[in-house]
Amino acid sequence: MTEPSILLEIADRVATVTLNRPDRLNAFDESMHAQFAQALDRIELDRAIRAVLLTGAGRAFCAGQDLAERQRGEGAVDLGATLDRFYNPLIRRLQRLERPVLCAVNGVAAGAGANLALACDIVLAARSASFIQAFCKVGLVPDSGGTFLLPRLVGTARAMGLALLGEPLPAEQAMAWGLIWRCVDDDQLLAEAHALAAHLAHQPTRSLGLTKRALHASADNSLDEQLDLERDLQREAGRTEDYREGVAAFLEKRQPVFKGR
Ligand code: T3D
Repeated sequence: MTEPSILLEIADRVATVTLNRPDRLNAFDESMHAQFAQALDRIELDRAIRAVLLTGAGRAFCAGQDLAERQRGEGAVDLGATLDRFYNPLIRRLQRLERPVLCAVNGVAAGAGANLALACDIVLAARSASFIQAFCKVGLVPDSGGTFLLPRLVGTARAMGLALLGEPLPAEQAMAWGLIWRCVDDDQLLAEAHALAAHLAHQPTRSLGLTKRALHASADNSLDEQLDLERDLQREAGRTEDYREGVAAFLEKRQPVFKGR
């Protein structure tokens, strides 16, 4: 039996998704995309899952598109169609998922693999990891949201350098530039990522989901639009059980017990 190329483990309210093609540095082929989509179907439907952790098996996080798959068949593959079919829905689903998505970058993240990591809400990286906008090395354009996220995260000058040169950006530099949340020692990465995911899964995850929606919307909104959006989302958050619990726990000087409702 062939190994699944996506592993999904659900425990203690956290869904851990592991990219599992280590001999190809977890590069994406069609089957891996399909399995990832199935994992997301499951996660989206299961309200008991309150946080998601994405990581890679083996020495790399993800080397982007499996280039061997692009050599097969006759005639040129329509890469616009493959983005429409696979990468764009994946990035949209992760960003729209109203639960925190944590990424533990365990090694090199290249091409769409780098931008997949950056599309997650909180990115931890092993000190030995690096981020490579490898597209320019094979005659392509950054995709999977790279041209949207990079300039917003690190500014146009650094985004241009990363995208036009395709040089590896070490994890520590990525943290210093504000591309990722934190860089940790290699042997601590998974323990820290699981602890953070467990912490998030016990927080008022409805409001974290709404917060995520507000922060994503701010990229395109005026201040007026954003103030209106904050009003609408705060109204929604103010109707949650978790808000009532948070206030009660504060006043009763005890730890809150949030249910994600
Ligand atoms: O096509 C579409 O649908 C459009 C969408 C495109 C999205 C994209 O992601 S385009 C960009 C594709 N990715 C790349 O160009 C990265 C290619 N890989 C590399 O540059 C290097 O492998 C790394 C810098 C990531 C790591 O280098 P290193 O020296 O640590 O490892 P390696 O020796 O190059 O790779 C190890 C093995 O993995 C090797 O196979 P082998 O020789 O042991 O049999 C290598 O061929 C394989 N591998 C690595 N990346 C890919 C890959 N095989 C297929 N596709 C890959 N992307």
